[in-house]
Amino acid sequence: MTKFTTALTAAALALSSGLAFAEDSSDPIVIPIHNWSSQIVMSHAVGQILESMGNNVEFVTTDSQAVYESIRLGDVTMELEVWEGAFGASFRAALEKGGLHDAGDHDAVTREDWWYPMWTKDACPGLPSWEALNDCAAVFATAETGDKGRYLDGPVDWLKHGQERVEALDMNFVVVNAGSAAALWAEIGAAEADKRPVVVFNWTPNFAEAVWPGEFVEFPEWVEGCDKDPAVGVNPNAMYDCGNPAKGYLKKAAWDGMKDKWPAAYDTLTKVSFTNAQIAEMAKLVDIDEMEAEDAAAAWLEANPDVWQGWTGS
Ligand code: TMO
Repeated sequence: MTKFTTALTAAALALSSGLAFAEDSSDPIVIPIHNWSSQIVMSHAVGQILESMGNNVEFVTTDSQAVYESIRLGDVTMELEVWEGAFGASFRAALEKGGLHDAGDHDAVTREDWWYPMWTKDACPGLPSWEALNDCAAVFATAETGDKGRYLDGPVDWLKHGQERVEALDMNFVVVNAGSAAALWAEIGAAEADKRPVVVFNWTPNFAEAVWPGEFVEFPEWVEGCDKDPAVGVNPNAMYDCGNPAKGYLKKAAWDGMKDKWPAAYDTLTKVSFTNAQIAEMAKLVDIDEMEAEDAAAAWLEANPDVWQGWTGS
């Protein structure tokens, strides 16, 4: 082989193995952290992967809706958990304005909605139908809610529109927002001792499904436009008259400038994909095993090298 063809072969090899990227900038890649465990652990896990490739990474705690505007403007570099039910609308709005893009889907299929632990069915056997739930509203009544049922919704920044749904479907429920994800688990845990019926906001993948078997309430099926156009859905005069998507996506989002500024890190981000089981495990390390998120991320990476080592392009 001549020197010339050897060089060509080396170049081709470098290209195919991903070594041909321009160097990533030494500026920090900014990764946002929100208020539920899988997102925090996953963000640290991906941050640690990028650091192992030589990148600088900075974590910022941000609002989980406003983050899409920050990514669009380049103040934040990426988002690792774009849940369709909670953040689809904010993500789409930022996408339309320009500056951020869809960096691909995780393998995971997601659902976020009204949920109850299985013992609740003893008091309300018609579940999971939302109409049966509504007929049973009185069994969920508390001193605070009078003769109406209590529904504990997620923290306000998840914009679950529980109140709008109650109004749109004319339900006998009072919507209370939890101050944190931990308040949701405390509510279920407190009800468990005497098998008191409760209905709270919950989601999958999550650690909770391994701890408390339960079901989502079946609302009128999600239809595109249900959150925008009153004419869409069972109530022609109201928005939010439907459940969240039962098979929602979990996407990654990236600032448009990331590709040129940190090409290798961007390539890795596009390859990142976690399954339902992997995401539930990340949450469990924090919510059950009580690890710090950074340690949970490191432990998860250490236990699962086959999952992520192929994403680093080296
Ligand atoms: C956004 N979340 C997964 C907590 O519903």
